[in-house]
Amino acid sequence: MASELQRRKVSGVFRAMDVDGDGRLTEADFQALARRWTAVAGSADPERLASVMTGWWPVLRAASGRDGDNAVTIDEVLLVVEGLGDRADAVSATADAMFEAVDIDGDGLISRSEYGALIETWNGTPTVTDEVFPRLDLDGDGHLTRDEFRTHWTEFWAGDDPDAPGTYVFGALVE
Ligand SMILES: [Ca+2]
Ligand SMILES: [Ca+2]
Ligand SMILES: [Ca+2]
Repeated sequence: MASELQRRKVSGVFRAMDVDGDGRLTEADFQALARRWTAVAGSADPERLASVMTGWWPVLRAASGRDGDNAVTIDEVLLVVEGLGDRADAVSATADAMFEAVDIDGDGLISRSEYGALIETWNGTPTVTDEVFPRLDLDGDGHLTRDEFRTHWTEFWAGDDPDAPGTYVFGALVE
């Protein structure tokens, strides 16, 4: 069973991933997400980025179960999220692809403004990140390293700790 914390985390990202806002995730949502990300594409190879993003679609579709409607509900996403502990490689590949996409100046670090671009790209709308960035920047040097980001990303998707900074990697949770 998904915990209440996992449900709140997934509610927020479901909204971000449901690009056409019809309350279900479909292949069209993933194609739209991939286009959104490849439009940023800092130092990332756009083809790799698109393939990482769209690569999650078959994983989710496989969880969409018996009804065969090729659409994934929030409960079905939760089922996938519960199994992500076993897919650590795929989770960190996604973290790396997104890291490279928003490392716009290619210095191997995510600055505060690059992090803002990440969240805006993920959500599809401008989002205030002033409060969350310092929590994620564990050593306070003003940047997120690839390792810092990977840790937070993995915590968000595979962890279940309300006190972990990574729980807030996309900002405040929905109520
Ligand atoms: Ca949709
Ligand atoms: Ca950078
Ligand atoms: Ca740092």
